[in-house]
Amino acid sequence: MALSKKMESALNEQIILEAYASFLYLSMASWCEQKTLDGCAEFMHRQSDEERMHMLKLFNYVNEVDGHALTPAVKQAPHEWPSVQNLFQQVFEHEQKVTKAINNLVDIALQEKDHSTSNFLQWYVDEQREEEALMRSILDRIKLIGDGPQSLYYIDKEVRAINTRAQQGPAGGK
Ligand code: OFO
Repeated sequence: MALSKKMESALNEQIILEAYASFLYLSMASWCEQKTLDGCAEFMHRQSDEERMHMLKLFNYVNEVDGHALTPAVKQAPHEWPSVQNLFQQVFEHEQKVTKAINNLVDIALQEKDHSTSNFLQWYVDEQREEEALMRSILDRIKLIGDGPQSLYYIDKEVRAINTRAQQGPAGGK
């Protein structure tokens, strides 16, 4: 079944969102490097690469089903955050926004009776659940560590450990 115009344009919108996420996280990696938060920088680089993979997966799907995948115009991501705590809060909120967008895409696929796209999107539904859980667990750790004098050291150490686990575990092998 060919992709409807409505579905095609909604998937192209999602390509823009995933590309933005990739650049947003790359910008965050750069900010972390400036602050010598190397564990956080590694984490954000890996997230950035994952988002590029999410974008390409959509891109390839659109062309596979005879649509036209469009290279996105990406708006400028911010370069500064008031704190590493705020940075991770922003990541969590961005992932919540992406989850809403994915759910909306599934709704469109169902309205269009496009079962192939609905099926394809289930991978993203699972991915978003995992991503939100991961970000929530980082925010919980950050809260536990608090903002004492050595908190940045411990946050960075913790995020590095979470990143290593994400690389090795089932959620990291995506
Ligand atoms: Fe692709 O938005 Fe996060 O995972």
